[in-house]
This record gives sequence, structure tokens and C-alpha cells, in this order.
Amino acid sequence: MSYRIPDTFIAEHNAKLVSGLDEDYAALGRRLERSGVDIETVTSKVAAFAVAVPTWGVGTGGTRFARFPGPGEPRDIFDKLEDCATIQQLTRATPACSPHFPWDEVSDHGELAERAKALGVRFEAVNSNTFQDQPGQKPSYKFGSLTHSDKAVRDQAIEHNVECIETGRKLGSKALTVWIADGSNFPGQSNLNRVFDRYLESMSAVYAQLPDDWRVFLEHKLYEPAFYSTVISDWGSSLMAAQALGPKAHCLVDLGHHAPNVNIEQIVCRLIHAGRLAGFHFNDSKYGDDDLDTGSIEPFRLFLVFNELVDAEQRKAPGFDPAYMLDQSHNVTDPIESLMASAMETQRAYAQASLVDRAALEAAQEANDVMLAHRLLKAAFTADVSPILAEARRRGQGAIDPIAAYRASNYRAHKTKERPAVAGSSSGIV
Ligand code: RM4
Ligand code: MN
Ligand code: MN
Repeated sequence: MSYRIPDTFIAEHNAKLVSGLDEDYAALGRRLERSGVDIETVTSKVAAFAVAVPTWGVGTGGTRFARFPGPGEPRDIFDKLEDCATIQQLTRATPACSPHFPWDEVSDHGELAERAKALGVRFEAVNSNTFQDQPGQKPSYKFGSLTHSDKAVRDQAIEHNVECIETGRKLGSKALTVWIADGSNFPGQSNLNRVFDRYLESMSAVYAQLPDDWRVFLEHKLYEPAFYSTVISDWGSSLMAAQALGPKAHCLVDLGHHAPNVNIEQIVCRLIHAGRLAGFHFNDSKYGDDDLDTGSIEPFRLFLVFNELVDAEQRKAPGFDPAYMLDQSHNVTDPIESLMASAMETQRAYAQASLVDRAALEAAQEANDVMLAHRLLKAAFTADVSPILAEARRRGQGAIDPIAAYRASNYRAHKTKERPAVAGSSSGIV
């Protein structure tokens, strides 16, 4: 029997913290009431908020220089599911995971679906992988996949995406996320126009295989591994492609996939306006696609993104139904701790953005009262909503302090015994 943290252990851990939480929650409730905010409304919203865990994030990640594996790492998707279930058990913010194929491939998808169900984990968007060659694979992706000059390579990449849809159907997923590494490293290496045409042609073939109730998420990325140009480099290319493909195609925003200092919240706003926001891969970065923990570097930017999301939610923007996922690489921390902290940071930004006095903000904007408008946003951003997050977790039988409870449970030590290290695990490679 593999180790799971007993629910009784979490309850006992909470018992030590509950009186402090009650005090803090009541004090925050009184504070918010003075500004016309009902704390219970915010707590219910936070409790209903969910962000999916990337299956590739529960293993220790690495850079192109090295990977330093941690103890008790998941060896396969079944181990990964256990870790995802533990993150959900403690945080109650992550009821789903987002799988990556073929990294998570198994011989029996029925068994995988059953195991996930038993652990209480759902499958969100299925990610395809045409950015590396698999052992024994003949046509190579070295020079591209869906946009390759050779039709045989394009067909192989199309087929893989169609297989991902098939697999996803068996797992109860309703979306396919496509990120391609296609692009060029040298000016002149490829024809910028032709590769985009090929992308549309290949993706049309994938799109044609989407079930009626599915969506496809197109993920753009400015650079890496193609360093001169990528085929789907930005939200403009992504939106053009989504609009050309049809109503089931939407644009996914990975926070790390933009040029430094780009106004991501404005991109989010425009995609919502177009009715094409697929959702997010949350992470944080200082320089590029760093895949650092969400909210660890620029929490204000995360808040501003959520400010747009809450604005859209409250004005009931047509077609607004974003899928929230994390996409991170944990190189120096325990991945479970990082994912828990990151899930909580998304909840924090959501709760803070829910505090914005939108009527007052609109009035200040219309009156050109710049300072007041800015102060209204800052007031929401600087509010410490931690008691709301903790209370939402406690009500859902999660841990008041997930990281402390996780450490006290010795989960990692248990897994270190259960999971002897194996070579070649796909975990955490991003
Ligand atoms: C990419 C991109 C994709 C992810 C891969 C592993 O940079 O963010 O979403 O699937 O990394
Ligand atoms: Mn991503
Ligand atoms: Mn990325």
C-alpha cells in the first residue's frame, strides 16, 4: 500500500492552528466590512477556484546544464498522480492535473482513468509533445513538426495530436493544448510566411478531429528552442490562427512566454474581448521562460492579470471560460511544496482582485482621478487575504498551513522508501 497522508493527520495539524485562524478571519472580516466587502462572498469564490497541476511539474526539473533529482521522485504517471492527489488533499485548490504525452503514456488508459478517479484527481487539458524525438522515432522533429518542410513529419505530428485527443477522451479531458517548438535559429532558415501556412494546414487537420465539446488551446512562445523566430511567437499569431481554425480554438497564455516587460494583462484583456482566451499556464519569471514559482518574482503582475479576469467575470464577458493551469519547473525546491505554494498564490491573486471596488474604480477612471484609481487597485493588492485562503481550505478539509502539514507528515520520506530511483524518468523536464 502506498502512503497517503491520513485525513485525521490533517485535522490534528489544523487543530493547533484553528484558534489563530478564527481570530484573523474575524478581524479581516470586520476590516473588509468597513469597505463594503462581505468576506463570506470572497471565501466562497476562493473555495470554488481551481488550478490544474502539470504532471511534469511534480518531478524535479532541470536546466540545460544539469538536473539534480530529489529523493522519492515520481517514476511514472501513477506516482505523479499520487503527488497531484496530495497537493489537492492539502490545498483543495487543485482538483485536476494536466497530462503530457507521450511522457505520461501507459498501456492501459482505462487503468489510468480508474487510478485517477480513485485518487480524486480529474484530467484537464492534454498536452501534446512534438518538440522532441521519442526513442526509435524515424521522421525527426529536429527541424520542426507541424510546420516541417517534409509532409511525412507534419503528418506524424498531426497523428500524435489526434492520438492525444483520443487518449484525452478516455481520460475525461475536454481540451488539447498544442505548443510547438517550431521556428528558426537563423534568419533565412525558413520562410516566415510558409511556415505559418503549414501550421494552419496541419492544425486544421487536428481541429477536424476535435469532439464537439472539446477545445484546442494554442500556446504561443516568443523564443526557445528556436532563437530567431518561432512560428507561433505571440498572441497576435495565436489569435490569427485561432480565428482561422474556428470557434473551438482558443489562445493559451503562458506567463513566461513573452518578451520582458510586456503588458500581459492587456494581452489577456484583448483575448477576452475576442472571446478567445483559452486559459493560462501560470508561472513566474525574471528574464525569460524561467518557469519559476507563480507569484515568486512579480506578484503584482499576477494580481493585474487576475484583475482583468475578475473584471471579465463580473461583467459576464461572452465566452469567458478560462482553464487555469500551472506550468513550472522546480529545480531547487521540493516540487510538491512549490506547486502548493503556487496554487495558493493564484488563489491569493484571485481573492485580492475580487476585493477591487469596481464601481469606485470606474468612477475614478471616468473622472480622470489617476491617483485614486491607482490607489484602489493597490488597496486590493496590499490586503492580506491569507486568512480567507486558509479558511477556504479548512472548510474543504484541506490543511490550514499546507506546507507545514506536508513537512510534518514526512510524505517525502515515505515516498523515498517506496520509490527507488529509476533512470530516464521524464519528470520535470521543461
Ligand atoms: C514549453 C511550454 C509548454 C510545455 C513545455 C514542457 O515551454 O511551456 O507548455 O508543455 O514547455
Ligand atoms: Mn506552458
Ligand atoms: Mn514554457
